[in-house]
Amino acid sequence: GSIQVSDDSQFVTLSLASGASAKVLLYGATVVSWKIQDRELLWLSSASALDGSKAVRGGIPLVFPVFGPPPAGTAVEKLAQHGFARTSKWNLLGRAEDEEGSVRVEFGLSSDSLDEETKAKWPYAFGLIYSVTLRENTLETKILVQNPGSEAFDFNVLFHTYLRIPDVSTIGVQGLNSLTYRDKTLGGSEHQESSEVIKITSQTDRVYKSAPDAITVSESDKPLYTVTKTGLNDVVLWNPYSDGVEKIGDWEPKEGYKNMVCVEAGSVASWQTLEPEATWEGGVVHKAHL
Ligand code: TA6
Repeated sequence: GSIQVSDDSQFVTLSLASGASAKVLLYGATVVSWKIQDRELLWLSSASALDGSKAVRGGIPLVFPVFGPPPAGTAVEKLAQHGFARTSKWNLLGRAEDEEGSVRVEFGLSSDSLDEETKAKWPYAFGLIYSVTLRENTLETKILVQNPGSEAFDFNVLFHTYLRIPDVSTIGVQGLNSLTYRDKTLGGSEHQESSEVIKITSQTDRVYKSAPDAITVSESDKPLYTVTKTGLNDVVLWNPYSDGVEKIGDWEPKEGYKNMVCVEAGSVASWQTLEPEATWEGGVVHKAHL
């Protein structure tokens, strides 16, 4: 395997002799590409900024320390939607190849490296170590949250993965049956999932609470992806669909909603509290069944 940093040192590319590769933008530590034998497995808007001017539209944006619009009256209320991790410049901490031929890169963001403006909005001492590990048919993303300070802080965390699919009308999402979910297209009202296989036929934006660790996205009834979370409680299912994409300026082509589904593992339905000196870890293994 190999790890290359681009000449402008904005990107890190991981590759394996088996024909797998991944590309990470240091801005937001955003995975912008994951390929197996030249087949792209993540969706990325062709209008997405990749110059650090705004959050990437696609790939795997990182959500921390708040998911969604920051609630008024909380410590995160001054932050932008989904927090600052996806719009911060991360440091390349290290790289490693392990024996079974996988390659891993680690990125860091801390209160020491956060820009002053953002730090003023959320003044907690924190440390994030984000690792991306590429294996033959899996991409693993894991985040370690540290509290080196003297004050506890509450956070949400989520991997906002845009999985690329051939056609939204032929996919099904399995593993969420009987769970309670909040439907953000219905004002956040609570519902209970009753489908063994969820089909996406309109704008879908649901936060499933206490989800099982393995979620499968099938294509024409054959497994295409498995998303397996560790240390994370919830799963968000999102597709803006034809009506939703009209309101997203950097979503191109608009038809692209047909080629993606966001299956997002995170701990977002409730606040995680990190006490001083404590650490917290959560991660996801994205597996492609090609
Ligand atoms: O994860 C789903 C969601 O919370 C949707 O409600 C939608 O807002 C999406 O995230 C994208 O948010 P963004 O801030 O990237 O436009």
